[in-house]
Amino acid sequence: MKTVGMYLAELLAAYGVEVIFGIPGVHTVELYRGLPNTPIRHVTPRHEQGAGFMADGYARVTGRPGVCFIITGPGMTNIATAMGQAYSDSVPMLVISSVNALGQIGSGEGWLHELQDQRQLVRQVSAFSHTVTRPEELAKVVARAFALFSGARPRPVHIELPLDIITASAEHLPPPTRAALPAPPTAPATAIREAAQILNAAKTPLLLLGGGAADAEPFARALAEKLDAPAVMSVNGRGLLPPDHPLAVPCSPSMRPVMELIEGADAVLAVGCEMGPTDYDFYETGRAKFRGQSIRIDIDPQQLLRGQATDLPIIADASEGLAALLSLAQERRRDGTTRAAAARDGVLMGLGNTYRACLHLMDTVRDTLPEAIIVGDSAQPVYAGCIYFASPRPRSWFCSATGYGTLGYALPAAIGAQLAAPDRPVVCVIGDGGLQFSLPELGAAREIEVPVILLLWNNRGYGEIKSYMISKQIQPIGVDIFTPDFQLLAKGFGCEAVKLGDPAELPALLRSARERRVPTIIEIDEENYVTGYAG
Ligand SMILES: Cc1ncc(C[n+]2csc(CCOP(=O)(O)OP(=O)(O)O)c2C)c(N)n1
Ligand SMILES: [Mg+2]
Repeated sequence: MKTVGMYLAELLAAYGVEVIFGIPGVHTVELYRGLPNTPIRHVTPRHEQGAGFMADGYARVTGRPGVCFIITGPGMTNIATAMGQAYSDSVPMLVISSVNALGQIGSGEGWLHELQDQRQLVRQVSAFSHTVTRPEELAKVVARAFALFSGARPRPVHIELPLDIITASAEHLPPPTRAALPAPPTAPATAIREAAQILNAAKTPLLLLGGGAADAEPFARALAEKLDAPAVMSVNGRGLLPPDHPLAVPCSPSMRPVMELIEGADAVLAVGCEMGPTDYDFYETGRAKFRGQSIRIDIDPQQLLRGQATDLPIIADASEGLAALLSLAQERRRDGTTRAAAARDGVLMGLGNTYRACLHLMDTVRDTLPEAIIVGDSAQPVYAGCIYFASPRPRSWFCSATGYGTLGYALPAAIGAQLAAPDRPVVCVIGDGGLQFSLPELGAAREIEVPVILLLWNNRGYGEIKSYMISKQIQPIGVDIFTPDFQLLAKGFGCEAVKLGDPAELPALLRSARERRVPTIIEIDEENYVTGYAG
């Protein structure tokens, strides 16, 4: 008999799902019965938070949802943090979990893995959460999830299947097929005309590009060029204009020179850009004010009304909106390249020694491995990257230092990224503190021979928090943590590990790590790098 669990595996395959991240338990084994009959690969992390971060990394590289199979109760509480990070960064993720049998849910009787109300927990970190109470519902709710991933602001979706539904018969259901999904919204022609008028009439137009525009690369670039408008890219929008582009401003809008650029614009067009405080006001000094007219294009109507008031809010998919605008924009020379260069130079000049060294590290990775995907945690080089790392292309540089800001993200997310792009180098930039959150995922990476390269920035503790405590005149407590021997640990996991001596040797170490089939940790002593790099 074909069960609902087996039907689900076929249904996910019909939607093109390639990989599922999960740790099987007695509650979910019936989800696995049908998997061998599909082309779907299964990857086992060492903790459900790792499953969620792997799914996140996979989704950020492909633009398609990362999918997880998770057990009721502890599995779901474990993955909730990763769902929070994905929710915060608008990353598509499909979390399929079990839940106790109908009639047992929330009974308080103490069934295995029982939670009072699992959906109530997940509601905070998902676009929606649904309990399948009849086999007939399953195809519909999966279709709803995929409609959201491709036609709306993508965020995690949770679908839970009661134990008795997973094993129920699916013999009577129609063959599992991908539903017809709606195309993303296009902008009304009148709004686009109005936006084009504003931009064409502007003397100092400016583009603000966020992660929502990640798939609109050719249109974003062409519009910037046509208008001669600098393009400020938030962390998730980096790479929309390449590093050497004269209009590119791959710099944090929290930095004073970028704020001045924004305030000097007589027309601002923001596309797929949350304009959240961790990008636009990281130091909480008050963000740049729009002085001229402002237009926003976003797929999420509510987002258009958050933050600063906008003269012209337009609901549209970023590519659709930009393509429509491009056809009406008039080619004109302005002083865009001068304004962009002033902002970039100003940001660079304002960087202290440590951040300059950190940026040198990031740039060395890019210049040595130009195809690399760089996945950052929440450590010094990553903060420097948020401020000014010029990624060569979109979906190739992301981190957990903004938004939800979860420590321990980067290793599992890098594993997911490597599964999404097996032929590209994937470099994980992580601190000694962050790595200790998710170190066992080295075992998962070794098992599936995913050759992620870890750049371990070792300053023997929670450096950022220590300096923050000192700046607030608080005696540093809880930040000078015991530092294990990462070289030995890596070898224990069957991975390679080397220590960087002279910073000039980094390119050679990166290239040899690239040759391996297993992960390599390149351990970098902070002080050694900051004092020894040739900047
Ligand atoms: C889950 C979680 N817990 C705590 C924090 C607070 N936090 C932010 S950065 C940081 C220190 C990170 O240390 P490390 O990874 O070694 O980087 P460093 O600052 O030393 O470069 C801490 C504890 C967090 N962001 N996320
Ligand atoms: Mg540290």
